[in-house]
Amino acid sequence: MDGVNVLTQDVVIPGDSYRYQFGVPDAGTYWYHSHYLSYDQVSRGLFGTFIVEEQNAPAVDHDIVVQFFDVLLDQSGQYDEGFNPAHFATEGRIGNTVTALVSNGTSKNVRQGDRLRLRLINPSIDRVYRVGLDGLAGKIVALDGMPLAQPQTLEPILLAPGQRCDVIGDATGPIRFDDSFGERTLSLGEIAVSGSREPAKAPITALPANRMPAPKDPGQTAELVLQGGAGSASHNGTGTWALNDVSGLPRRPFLSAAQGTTARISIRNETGFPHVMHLHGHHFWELDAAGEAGPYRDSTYLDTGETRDILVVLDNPGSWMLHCHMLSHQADGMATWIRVG
Ligand SMILES: [Cu+2]
Repeated sequence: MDGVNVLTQDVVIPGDSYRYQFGVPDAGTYWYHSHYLSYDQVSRGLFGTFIVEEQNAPAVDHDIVVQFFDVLLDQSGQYDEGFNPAHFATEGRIGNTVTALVSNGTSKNVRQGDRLRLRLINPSIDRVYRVGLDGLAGKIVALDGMPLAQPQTLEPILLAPGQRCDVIGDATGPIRFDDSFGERTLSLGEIAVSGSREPAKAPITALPANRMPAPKDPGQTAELVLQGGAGSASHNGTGTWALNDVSGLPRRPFLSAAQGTTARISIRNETGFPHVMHLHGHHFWELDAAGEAGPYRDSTYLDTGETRDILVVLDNPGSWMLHCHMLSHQADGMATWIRVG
């Protein structure tokens, strides 16, 4: 029930339907989107939020989803139907209009002093944000749906396409979102406040832990080299981008392992652009230079020239895509797959 055409199901053709049925073992902030021509369909809005609630959710006054989304509009303010091949070879199809889509659900007005849980999601096809939050005193409590063992200090959050971040905090004024990833700081929107109350006194603590596998010594190691794009060395793939000299899904999986294997994958970005590598069906630990496990995520951001090792317990049987979640890069070759079991 992974929704990847070619690999796990056929496309759902117009007028047809398909019933997805699956368990949801992990509480957290997720999202869903079309995985077919996704750079096009997601850019037109074919995505949504998917929340799995904790059995014992932390007490907050408001649980609010904030999606950072950009879109390319033409001069008349309509979706730009133009096709520019340069978008696929560079940082992608970056919109000229960018906004924070705030979904309050059934919440009433936010007062100064209210405690909020913000579920930040980047469903943009290619744009990376560095999200600053003004007007909230709080902590980062989850990344890519998974609770952090220790909540982290709230500072600007790098949010690459597909990534999520949960924040819990108390409103100290209107909550303003801005993006400082590019050269200029962009204002993204705000949550207004009216009225006030005494802030909650309870400390902000870690979310209830999800069930997590225990990694063993890696039974398998692999290297994944990100190649291609404007200005980079040539590779043997047929597309603009390639992974280990192959563009698009290879006939054989990049990695094949028995269920339960712990794998260590070293990802090396040899391109002139940042990427965000996303693995389906699993979360993984980002390892630091000393090999120590960092956050447990499902998408890892690599700047130009950066290398990152990830450690993953392959406990979910099936065929799983591993791809750049900058969807213009995925469309033009930056995708592979693994097989478990
Ligand atoms: Cu990419």
